[in-house]
Amino acid sequence: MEISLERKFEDKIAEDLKIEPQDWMPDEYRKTLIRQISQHAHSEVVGMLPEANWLTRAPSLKRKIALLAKVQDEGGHGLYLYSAAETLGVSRDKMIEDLHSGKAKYSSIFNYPSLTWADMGAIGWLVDGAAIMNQVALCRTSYGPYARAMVRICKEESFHQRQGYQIMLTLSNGSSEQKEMAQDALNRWWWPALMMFGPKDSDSPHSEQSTRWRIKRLSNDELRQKFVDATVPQALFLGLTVPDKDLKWDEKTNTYQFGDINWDEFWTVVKGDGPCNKDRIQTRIKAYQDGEWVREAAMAYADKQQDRSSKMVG
Ligand code: BYC
Repeated sequence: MEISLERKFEDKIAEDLKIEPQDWMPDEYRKTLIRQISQHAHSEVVGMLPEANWLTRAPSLKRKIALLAKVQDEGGHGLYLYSAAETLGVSRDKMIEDLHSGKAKYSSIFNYPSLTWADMGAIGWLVDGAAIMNQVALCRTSYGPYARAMVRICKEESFHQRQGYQIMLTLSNGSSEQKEMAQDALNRWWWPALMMFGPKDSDSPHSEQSTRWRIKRLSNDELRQKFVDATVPQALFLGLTVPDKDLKWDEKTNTYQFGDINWDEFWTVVKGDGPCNKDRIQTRIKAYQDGEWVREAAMAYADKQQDRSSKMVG
C-alpha cells in the first residue's frame, strides 16, 4: 500500500504535476516544506521592520504612500505563506512560537539596520530584486499552494523592486550628498543581498533532496549568479560602483565573476548574532503581545457567527 502511494507521489513529481494538500507525501517532503515556507513567511513579516523604520521620515507624501503600500504588501505575503504552510498540518501558533523562540530562521538580510533614506532604495532594488529572482523559480515549485502563492507575490515584488530602483535613480541624479548616500547604501546592502541565496551549493545540506523533489528549481549559486548578472548593469546605469574589486565580465561564460562572500559573517547572522537579530525578535514578540486583544475580538466574532449559523440550521 505504502509503496504504491510513494510511487504515485514520485510519478507526479517526475511529470511536473503539483502535489496538493490532500495527496499522500513523504514525511520528509512535508517537513522540508513546513521549514522552508514558514521561514519564508517569517522573512516577509520580519522584513517589514527595516522599512517601517522610515515610514514617518519619508521625504514626500508620494514616497510615503508607495513605501506604506510596499510594507503592507509584505505583511500580506506573510499571510499567504502562513496559510500555505497551514495546509501541511502545522498551526500558525506553532510557527509563530518557533519564530519567537529562535527555533525557526528568517532571512539573514533583515538583521541589518536601515540607516538612511537611501536604504529604502537599496532594499527595494537589491533585496526585493534578490527575492524575485528566487521566487520566480519557486512559482514552479512542486507543492501547489506554495507555487500559487508565489505567483501573486512575484507580481507585487516587481512593483517593490521598481519602487526601490526609482529612489536610487533619483538620488543618483541628485546632489553630490544624495549620490554619496546612494553609494553608501549600495556598499552596505550588496554583500548581504548576495547572502540571501543561502550557502554555496557545496555547503547547502538541503539542496540535493529539495532539488530532487522539485521544491527547489534552481540552486543557490545559480540564482546568485543570475542576480549578479541582472543587477550589475543596473548599478552601472545609476553611475554607482559595486563594492567588489574582483567583479569582472567573463567573455567566455557571458557572466560576471565576483569576489568571495564572507561566509563567517553569513553564519554569524544566521545563528542569531547579526547587528539587529535580538531587536527584530523583541519587536515581533511585542507586536504579537500587543495584538492579543485583536485576535481575541476576531475569535469572539467568529464564534458568534458560528453560533448564529448553527441556530439558523437548527
Ligand atoms: N538567511 O541547505 P540550505 C522577501 C539556512 S523575504 C537565513 O541552502 P535551503 C522580502 C537554511 O534555512 C524573501 N538562513 O537551505 C520581504 C538552512 O537552515 P535550517 C525570503 C538561511 O532551505 C520583505 C541552512 O541555512 N525568501 O522577499 O535549501 C521586504 C542551510 O541552507 C539563509 C525565502 O525565504 C538566509 N539567507 O535553501 C523585502 C525564499 N540561507 O533550515 C523582501 C524561500 C540559508 O536547516 N526559501 N539559510 O535550520 C528558499 O528558497 C530557501 O529556503 C533558501 C535556502 C534558498 C533561502
